[in-house]
Amino acid sequence: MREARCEFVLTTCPFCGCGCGLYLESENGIIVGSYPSRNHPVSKGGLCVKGWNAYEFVNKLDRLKVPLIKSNGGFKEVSWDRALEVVSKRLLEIKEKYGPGALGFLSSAKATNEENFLMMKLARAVFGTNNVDHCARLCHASTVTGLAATFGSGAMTNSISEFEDADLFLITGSDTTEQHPLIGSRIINAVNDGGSKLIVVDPRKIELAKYATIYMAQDNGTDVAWINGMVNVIIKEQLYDQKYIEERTENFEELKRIVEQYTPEYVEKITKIPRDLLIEGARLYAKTKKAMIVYSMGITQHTTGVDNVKSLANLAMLTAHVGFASTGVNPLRGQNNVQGACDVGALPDVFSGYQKVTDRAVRAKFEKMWKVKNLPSKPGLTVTEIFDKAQEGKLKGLYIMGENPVISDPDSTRVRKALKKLEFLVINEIFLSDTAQYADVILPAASFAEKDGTFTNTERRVERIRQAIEPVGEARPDWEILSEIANRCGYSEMEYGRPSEIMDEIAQLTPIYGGISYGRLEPFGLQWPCLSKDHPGTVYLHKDRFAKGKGTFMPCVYTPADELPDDEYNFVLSTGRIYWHWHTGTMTRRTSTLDREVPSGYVEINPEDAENLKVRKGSRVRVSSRRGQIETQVLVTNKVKQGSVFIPFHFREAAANVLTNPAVDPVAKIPEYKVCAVKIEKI
Ligand SMILES: Nc1nc2c(c(=O)[nH]1)N[C@H]1C(S)=C(S)[C@@H](COP(=O)(O)OP(=O)(O)OC[C@H]3O[C@@H](n4cnc5c(=O)[nH]c(N)nc54)[C@H](O)[C@@H]3O)O[C@H]1N2
Ligand SMILES: Nc1nc2c(c(=O)[nH]1)N[C@H]1C(S)=C(S)[C@@H](COP(=O)(O)OP(=O)(O)OC[C@H]3O[C@@H](n4cnc5c(=O)[nH]c(N)nc54)[C@H](O)[C@@H]3O)O[C@H]1N2
Ligand code: SF4
Ligand SMILES: [Mo]
Repeated sequence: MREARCEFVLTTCPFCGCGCGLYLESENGIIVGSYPSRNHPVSKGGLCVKGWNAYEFVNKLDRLKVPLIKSNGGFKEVSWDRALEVVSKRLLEIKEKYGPGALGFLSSAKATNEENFLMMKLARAVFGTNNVDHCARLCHASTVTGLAATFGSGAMTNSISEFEDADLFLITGSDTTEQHPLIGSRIINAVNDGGSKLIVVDPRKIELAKYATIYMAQDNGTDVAWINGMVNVIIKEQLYDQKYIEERTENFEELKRIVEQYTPEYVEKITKIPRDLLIEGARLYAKTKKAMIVYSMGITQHTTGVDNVKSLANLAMLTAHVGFASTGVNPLRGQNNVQGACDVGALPDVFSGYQKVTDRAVRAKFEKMWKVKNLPSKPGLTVTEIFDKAQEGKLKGLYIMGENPVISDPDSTRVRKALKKLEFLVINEIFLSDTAQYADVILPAASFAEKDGTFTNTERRVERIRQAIEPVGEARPDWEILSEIANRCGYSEMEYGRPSEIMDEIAQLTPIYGGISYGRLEPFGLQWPCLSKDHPGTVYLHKDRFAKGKGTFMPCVYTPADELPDDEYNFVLSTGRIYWHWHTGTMTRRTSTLDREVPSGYVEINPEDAENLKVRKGSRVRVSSRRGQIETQVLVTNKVKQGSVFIPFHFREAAANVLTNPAVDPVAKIPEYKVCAVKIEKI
């Protein structure tokens, strides 16, 4: 009998942006367990249910194990050599025939920094296009734009460790206990044990509302109004910090002018937040010194997403709540590595470190390092635009690494049409996802447990992931696949022996990652900006001065959501996620514990609406919007207000995105996942 070999490897959770540290236990090359790391600065010995079960999907029998090529409507197995030859040949042909602008590249917030860096290098250096983007577009694009404009940096200003010292949290559009559980429990601890106060502003009565000193339930899509209302109260009652405003900010007069009309009475009309509650909330926030704003998708996923973010930034600057410990404007980044995918330049307008493609000196630096000429200078297409152009027949070839837009992009009928129209689609995946079904070539990727690399969590902490087992079947890490494709396209500057060499290149080209190397990341990473080899990393941003010098107030005027209820489509639909599942379900629906808890989709309906519709828990209903319809079951709950419903988007058989509105924010191009109009019929 062979002796069982049991090993524990310290790595980082592949699910959310908390970036918890965990040990993967393997036995004879198979992962058998996952356990928290006691010393990890975020998880501190805890994990949520997804982290505890983060290993099961890795071993699933239906993992993609060999390259596949579409043949007679199905797929046939081919060698890596054949698959890579087809991919490089077809992509080069499209570039030759239609020009670089006919190609698009979707990178992946599930993949490592090194892999995202190579994806954007492949798009730019090999194929000459800036058409590279990823799911941050659907997520915190508004943050990246809005905070860069006001503060000069689009990242979370403060750190998770500072939560325990905060005296107040203003939480809006973040269902923190469900979606960032380890941060959510920090907040509950701070409230229960540390006496911190909590203001929750969310149309849904989320778990944290139970712990709130003040809970305000605004109507969906009215955030600019209530935030302006708070600013109005703070100015009127002179609760702002005059000295901070004079020394550290600009454009205060304009802010004053714009918010003047947002009196608590006017705001109540728009938002339904009672005027006295708003005043109380504004006073509490302004008077508390260590007050942290925490937000997520409820703020960003709107046609006014950028305005929402800018408005929060205004509120924080007005009261000197940026640039100090336990304060700040804290967007909770969602995917395990969405912060990193943005940092390393998987975006259409910037290289790594948010260095603009339009800047000639920046391009010259990358051209020299990458040994290429004429890197494209015009910002490329975003995720949402890539699908528009594909549908119009102007974008011909698409390379997707680890995204599942058929389930995750708005108006999925439109996405399916666009994918069908492509001349060539290649995808790197770990499972045969709904999107992979449309591919001409599927390349089997190694999962997080089967490769080395780094993820950057929501607090800008660059952390190692470490290989625990060999990849299943013939699967290969994304970085190797991308490097091979570059090579076959005749570009030899993308060969690396190991991921640490890619990080060394990132560090050389990227000031905010300048001091980062694998050696320095032991054991629990470094927080950027980390400018040089002896820089300790940065716990909170904008100390003494904003990243852009002075912080700029950018006041915004309230505008309603793109599609509001009317007589026919009489409910507001808002979509999002739940604790037990991950996005398009490829991983969590293959995890028995998670799947058992919530096996299929549902629509949350308020008890009074349920009575009017004559439905109860478990009743089947048809939910329709102007884009399409789904059938699902009812969950009656007080969590949602009368007139609104909520559908989690994880479930392909009742896919919320069949219904959602593809209208986008004019600047950030993020879709309005949080508001559209639907009708509901009992089946
Ligand atoms: N379990 C689990 N955790 C996850 C994920 C997952 O799929 N599953 N995904 C990860 C990712 S990528 C992300 S981006 C994060 C997202 O994390 P969150 O943003 O916390 O999650 P959501 O469910 O999208 O919506 C957040 C909240 O916005 C509120 N909301 C809806 N409309 C409005 C509005 O108009 N204004 C305001 N202020 N609030 C509104 C909703 O009621 C909800 O409470 O979660 C991450 N964590
Ligand atoms: N209606 C509605 N829609 C939404 C949202 C919403 O709130 N409402 N939220 C949006 C947001 S915030 C986000 S972030 C997006 C997420 O949208 P997606 O990124 O499309 O969703 P995921 O299911 O996380 O897709 C990741 C894919 O990568 C694969 N994968 C995992 N690990 C690896 C790897 O190492 N390599 C490779 N190559 N593949 C891998 C997984 O199997 C999975 O298919 O959804 C958006 N869609
Ligand atoms: S909180 Fe997020 S990072 Fe931590 S274990 Fe859960 S899913 Fe993983
Ligand atoms: Mo996200």
